[in-house]
Amino acid sequence: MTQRIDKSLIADENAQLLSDLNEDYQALGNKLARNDINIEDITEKAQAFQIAVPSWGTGTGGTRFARFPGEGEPRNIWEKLEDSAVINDLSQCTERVSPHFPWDKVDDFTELKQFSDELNLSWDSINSNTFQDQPGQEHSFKYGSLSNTSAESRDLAIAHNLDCIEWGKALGSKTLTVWVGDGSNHPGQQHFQSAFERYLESMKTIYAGLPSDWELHIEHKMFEPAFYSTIIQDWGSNILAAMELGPQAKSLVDLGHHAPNVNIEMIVSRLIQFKKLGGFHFNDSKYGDDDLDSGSLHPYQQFLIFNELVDAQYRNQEGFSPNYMLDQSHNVTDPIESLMNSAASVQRSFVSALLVDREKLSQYQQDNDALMASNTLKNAFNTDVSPILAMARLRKGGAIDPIATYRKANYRSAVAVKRPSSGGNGSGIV
Ligand code: AOS
Ligand code: ZN
Ligand code: ZN
Repeated sequence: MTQRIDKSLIADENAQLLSDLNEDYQALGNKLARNDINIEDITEKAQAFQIAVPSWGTGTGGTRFARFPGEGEPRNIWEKLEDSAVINDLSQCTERVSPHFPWDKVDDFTELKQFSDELNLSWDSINSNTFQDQPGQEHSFKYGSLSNTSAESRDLAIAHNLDCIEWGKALGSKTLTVWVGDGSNHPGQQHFQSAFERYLESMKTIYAGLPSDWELHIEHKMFEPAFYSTIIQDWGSNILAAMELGPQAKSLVDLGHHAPNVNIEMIVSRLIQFKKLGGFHFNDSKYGDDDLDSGSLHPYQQFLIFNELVDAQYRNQEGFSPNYMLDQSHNVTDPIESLMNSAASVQRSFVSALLVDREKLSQYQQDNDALMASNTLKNAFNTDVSPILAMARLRKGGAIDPIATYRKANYRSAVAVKRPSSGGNGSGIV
């Protein structure tokens, strides 16, 4: 296995922070012990936590107005993998990468798989793309893909998804995520029911091509690129489609794809109850699909989502094994730094949710003690679990302080020499 960030540099940086960390860890351990929590049990679970990095997240994002790429950003899937390896070297919780086709251009999947093996990375869900036309494409997706009124466009979209499954098999993936931009911009433009029927027919063909140990994840989104109606606009349409398709079809929750103020943790609970929670795209937002860094704005919401997830684990809920992934657009930060920060932020929500006293919470719920139930959650949320996160990284060979160590390594300026700028014009919408 090759490390992108030198192990001795990580060790040197860690050495400077070690005694403070030990002290903080000890203090937190004592505090948790007063509540009958063994800090070692929590750290072990933190070490096992994994969240996938999206291949497209390693490049600088942008808007339809402009994109301002940083120096040395990756120009292809190989370089995206190198950056992902850096993230995992330091964070030690991002072993998987989620590719996006055909944005990630691959000629030889065997070679790519060998490279990812060398970097100790594996492949998460495959993302198909039928929301834009590729150069020379014979039938357009301008009026939709899987729900297009034209059978030729639908067939093209189906064929691309079936290709994605084949490519995924070569990489060892077990999931296909389908997000489509299909919808309408004008009232009356589309017959809602017919369009949904066409979508379901297309999805049935894709589902039929799914290996028996794969899952098909459907991602809903309220708006954009269609601004009046979207084919899978919310979790309602999503779960209906997933139920119609069968047990291997599940719903994927991207945090930014809901109307403002929607109770996402409750959606998560419903999906868990009906064995339909496939996975997540974590990010944060103030207005819509802003794709801001996870937990940067609504850390309590992220915690409440993990409260549902940890509760499902605690109850050994049948059929529960969602995929966790980041889906963010980094417009003003170094994507590697944002992804490391965000992975740790999601891991923090998970770890904090482990601290919830579930027996007490259940009793307060039973007694209708709203205040104490709420305080039980808040006590866990307000506990600073940073020492656990740092210790989990340290024990796995990662960095106590990933951002500082990354900056010390000068990785970005080193790769900038090998990767000339990809230019500042044009859209980098993700
Ligand atoms: C689009 O808004 C979605 O979040 C999808 O997950 C999409 O495939 C991804 O953002 C890449 O464009
Ligand atoms: Zn997404
Ligand atoms: Zn999105």
